[in-house]
Amino acid sequence: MSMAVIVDATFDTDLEAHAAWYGCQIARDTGDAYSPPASLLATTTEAFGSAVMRMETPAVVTAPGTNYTFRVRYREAVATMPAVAWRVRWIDAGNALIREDTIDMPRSAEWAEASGTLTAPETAARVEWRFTWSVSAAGPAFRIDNILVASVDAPAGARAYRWNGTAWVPLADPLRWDGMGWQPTAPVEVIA
Ligand SMILES: [Ca+2]
Repeated sequence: MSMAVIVDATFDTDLEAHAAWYGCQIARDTGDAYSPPASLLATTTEAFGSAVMRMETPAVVTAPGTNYTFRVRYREAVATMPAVAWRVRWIDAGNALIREDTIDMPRSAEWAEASGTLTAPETAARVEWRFTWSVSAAGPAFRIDNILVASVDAPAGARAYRWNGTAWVPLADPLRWDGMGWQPTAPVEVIA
């Protein structure tokens, strides 16, 4: 079993293709981070209703039909963090939505992890997501950091991708977790 990372978003230099859609503002922020120096700070701007931020440039699904691990670190930042849903959307080659999976991010006052293992549909070409939440007043804010998406049983030769500020670019080889970060080297057997 090998592993190929397709998203490794640290928000240390930019928003890594994430954008506010409605009901919120987002920013790269150095006030706190799971991985220094920065995280993504999402602030609710509407008094009532729902808010959504999304990843605007879908990542490439390099091994359709196989299992992917999804992980995000997050925490409350201002006022009480709302319950957030990480809605993972699998897209086919024609840009049609195939399936949506949800990973729950319950309120946490400290850095927490939300994760799940999702099976990419056989016809999935790309994957994108939305973070959605609802509030009764403007102002609540939370942070996210270190979004990781990796195929945990990618076939040999599956490519790893990384956001370079403009586009998802393929890396030469799958990445290896060395305890501190993902290093481009030989495939590994176990994901941290
Ligand atoms: Ca970071």
